[in-house]
Amino acid sequence: MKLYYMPGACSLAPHIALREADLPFGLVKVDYHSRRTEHDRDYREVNPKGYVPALVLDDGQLLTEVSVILQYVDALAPDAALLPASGMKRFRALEWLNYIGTEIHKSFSPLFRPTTPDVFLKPGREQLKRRLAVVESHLHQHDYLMGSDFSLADIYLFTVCRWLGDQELSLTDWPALLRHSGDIATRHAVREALVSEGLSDTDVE
Ligand SMILES: N[C@@H](CCC(=O)N[C@@H](CS)C(=O)NCC(=O)O)C(=O)O
Repeated sequence: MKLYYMPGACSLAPHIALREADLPFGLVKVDYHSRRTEHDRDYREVNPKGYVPALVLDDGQLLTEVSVILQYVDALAPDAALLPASGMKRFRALEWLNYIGTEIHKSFSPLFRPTTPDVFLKPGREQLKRRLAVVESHLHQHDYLMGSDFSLADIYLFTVCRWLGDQELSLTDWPALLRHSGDIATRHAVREALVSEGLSDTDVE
């Protein structure tokens, strides 16, 4: 398997998941501006969507979308227990993955886009804060999104919280999220993924 990634982007979540699952995989870096891979190939030839992450399976099939790749990794390594196996608990974990993907991750997207008019930045950040408040309140009561059990939803949350500093927001305004990101950052797989993407393994923002 090969994971196409941009350092620190949402592709970090499947990257960490592959390491948590202890699966064999290769990494291919994609340049944000040129959309060329580190091997000087047009990334759109690999993934017509043009964005990361993309997972190319050993049989050549392409799998995209963060939440789906995370579920795929879980299916490949059920013993790693990265998501609840079945029942209502599994739906709760998928509910969190979807919330992080559609409400938090995608609230960041227009804030990063250079074409977004300045007038939309303040309301965009306010919307993001409202979405984060839901998670902050939950993490005041629980160690992880799934209560006492770590899951891939925590990894996705950790990944998007690292972008707050780029948006003139600080994790210190959300004590439970700060504590959560700090806990996740201590995991071996997380540190290895950060270092291999050329990122600091101590900076959680
Ligand atoms: N729906 C996609 C969104 C992926 C996405 O937003 N990727 C960003 C990096 S975090 C990207 O590559 N953006 C460049 C672009 O949209 O052209 C998913 O869940 O995987």
